[in-house]
Amino acid sequence: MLRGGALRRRSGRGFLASLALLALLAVTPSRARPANVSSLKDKSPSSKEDNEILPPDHLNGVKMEMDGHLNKDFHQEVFLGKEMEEFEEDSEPRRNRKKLIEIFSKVDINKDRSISAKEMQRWIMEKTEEHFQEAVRENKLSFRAVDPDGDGHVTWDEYRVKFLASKGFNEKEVAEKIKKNEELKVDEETQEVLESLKDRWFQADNPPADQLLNEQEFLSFLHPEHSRGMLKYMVKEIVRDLDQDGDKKLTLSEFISLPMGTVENQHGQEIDDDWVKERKKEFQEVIDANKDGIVTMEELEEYMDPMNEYNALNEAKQMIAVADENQNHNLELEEILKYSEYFTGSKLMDYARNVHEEF
Ligand SMILES: [Ca+2]
Ligand SMILES: [Ca+2]
Ligand SMILES: [Ca+2]
Ligand SMILES: [Ca+2]
Repeated sequence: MLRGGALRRRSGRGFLASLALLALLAVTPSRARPANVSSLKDKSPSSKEDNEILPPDHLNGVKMEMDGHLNKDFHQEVFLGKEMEEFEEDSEPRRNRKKLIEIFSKVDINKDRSISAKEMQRWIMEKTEEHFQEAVRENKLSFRAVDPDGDGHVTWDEYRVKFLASKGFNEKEVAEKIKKNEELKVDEETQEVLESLKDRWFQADNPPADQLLNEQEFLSFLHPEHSRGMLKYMVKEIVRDLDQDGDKKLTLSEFISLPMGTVENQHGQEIDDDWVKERKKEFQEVIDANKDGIVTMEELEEYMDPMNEYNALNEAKQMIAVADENQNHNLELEEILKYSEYFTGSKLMDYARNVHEEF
């Protein structure tokens, strides 16, 4: 359900582009192609690998998506790190239980069988770093895909060809047209995405700007969360999309007026209300750090920064509070097993079984 006609109100291309990106990334590659067909379109479906050259909307370990939505899996991402996939919903409960017990004893550095906020904070920072290392590794492969001649530099035109090829255009024809400086016939939606990518591309080109991206700069392009300059750029984009009165700050009403579901099926009023409630809570309790009812770019930047230790400590406290049944501000193994679904995304039916025997 679209919220309050916000989509119509904002025609900014960043907003549309991020919507388009969301749409492209949320569905399978073969369905991701824009409906408007151009003569350059190729019939072969784009492979998954090709799509990895596109900046993701969702960044692991970052509290907000590039389109301004809250990252629903954030606390699981910072708790599990790269072991996210280990806890698939249908995976063996015994195995999950064992893994969770292993994690518990790793987080509990001083081995007092209890996780303190400080221990959880340290763990969160470690897992965040793990996501970053994962991004660096993946970036190596993605960069190789956009830099086939391996000279370590990619031009915007080279990237543009790869991007359009990943959208189902014929790579050779597109390359030929760009070379001859001929006009490319692309549909409006793809054009919007291209323009937003182009802004981001040149933003990632570190000074002195040479119009080429090396592997490091390409990493900033795909993963803006770990570069200060790009983090600022990402925040600017998000604020531009949500800001309605143009003061470059966000009020609560601006923050909650984002359309919730643009890709998924229509949601009921109830889910809609929960969504607003959650967003409101995040705005008031977390993002608006000085509690003046306004979120500035600086506040949003702090909030989005995955390496911010203060955020990690806050998150640690929040995570502990969710499961802290005996109210001692620490997590014991029983508590973490009982709230397994919160921490790992998968439920344990027999969480209480002989906890003490397993140590
Ligand atoms: Ca401890
Ligand atoms: Ca505003
Ligand atoms: Ca504020
Ligand atoms: Ca406790």
